[in-house]
Amino acid sequence: MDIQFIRQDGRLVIHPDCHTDLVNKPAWPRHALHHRLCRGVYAQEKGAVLAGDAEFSEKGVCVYRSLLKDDEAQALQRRADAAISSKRKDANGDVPATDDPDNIAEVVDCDDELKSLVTAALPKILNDQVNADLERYFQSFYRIDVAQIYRTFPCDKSTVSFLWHRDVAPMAQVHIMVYLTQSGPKAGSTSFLDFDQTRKLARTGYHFPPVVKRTDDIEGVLRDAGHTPSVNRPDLGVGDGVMFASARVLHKGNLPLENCRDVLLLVLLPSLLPWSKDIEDFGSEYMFITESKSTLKTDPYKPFNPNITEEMPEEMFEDWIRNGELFPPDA
Ligand SMILES: O=C(O)CCC(=O)C(=O)O
Ligand SMILES: [Fe+2]
Repeated sequence: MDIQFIRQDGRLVIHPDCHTDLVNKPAWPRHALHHRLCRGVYAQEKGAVLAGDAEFSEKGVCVYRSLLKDDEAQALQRRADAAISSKRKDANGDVPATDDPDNIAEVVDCDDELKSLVTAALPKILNDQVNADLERYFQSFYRIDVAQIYRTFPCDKSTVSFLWHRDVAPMAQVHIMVYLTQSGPKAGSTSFLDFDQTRKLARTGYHFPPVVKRTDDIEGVLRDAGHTPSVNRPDLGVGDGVMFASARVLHKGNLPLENCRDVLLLVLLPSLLPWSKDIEDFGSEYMFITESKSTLKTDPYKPFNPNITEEMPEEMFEDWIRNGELFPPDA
C-alpha cells in the first residue's frame, strides 16, 4: 500500500484517499503499519541516528530515578488527594469509592490546576535521557495518548491489572508510571518480566490471558515450563518512574497492603510528529481522560485518537503478536 502524506498547517496528515484503506485494516496490523510510516518519516528527518541507552529497547522495562523532584511529585500528589477527597461525602480519599476489586484503581478527575501541573511536569518526565531511549525504541517520534493520575487502594483480592498480563494494545505502546507515593512491599508496586522471559511464556501459551485465566504466580508457571524466573519488582521512590512496553512484556500491579498508592501514568504511541507539537497545536486537555480507553481500537490518524467501535475476532492473536514482535513478518 503506497501511503501518501500531505502537510497541513505544519502537521503531516494522511492523504484522504489512503485513509480508508488504512482504517479498514485489522487493528494490530493497522497500528504496526502506522508505526512503520512513523519510522519512515523519522528516518527522513533525523537520519538513522540512535542515541539513548539500549536497556529499554532490549528488555522492554527501564527504571528512571528522580524524574520529578520530591516537591514536584508531592505537589501533584496533594492536589490529586484533594481531588479524590472532594468527591467523598466524608471528604476521606483514603477509602475506596467501591469495594469492587475489579475497580480498585480510581482515576483522578483532574481540575484545571492539576492539569497545568501535570502538563508542566511532562518535559521533566520525558527528559533528554528518557526521550532518547524512547526514540531509540520507537525509531520514530511518539505522542502522549493519555495522562492519568490514579490511586490504588489496599484490597484483599488481586484481579485485572493486579494479575500477570500483557495489555491488549498496539504492539508499540509504552507506559511510563511516575510514582507520587513511595513504592515498596507494603506500599504497592509493579512487577515485570523482560522481553525474553515474556517470549518464553508466550511459547507455553501464556500471552494475553483473559482476566479469569491470569495467574498471580508467574514464577511457578516459568518453573513448570523449565525456565528460571527472574521477576523484576523495582522499588521506586517518590518522583521515580518505570517505563515498560505494555503489550510486549508481562507485568502485574502489586496492591498496597496499607495506605494508598498514587501514580501518574503516561501512555505513549508512535507519531509522525514529536509529542510536544501536539500540545503546541492542541493544548493538553485531550490527554486527561478518566474513562478507560482501548488504544487498539483507534484510528491513529484521527486527531486525539478517539475510540472506534470494532469487533475483535477470537483468532486475533497471530504469532507475531503472541511473540511480542513490533511488526507482522510481511511488513
Ligand atoms: O497499576 C499497576 O501497577 C499495573 C499497571 C498496568 O497494568 C499498566 O499500566 O498496564
Ligand atoms: Fe497492564
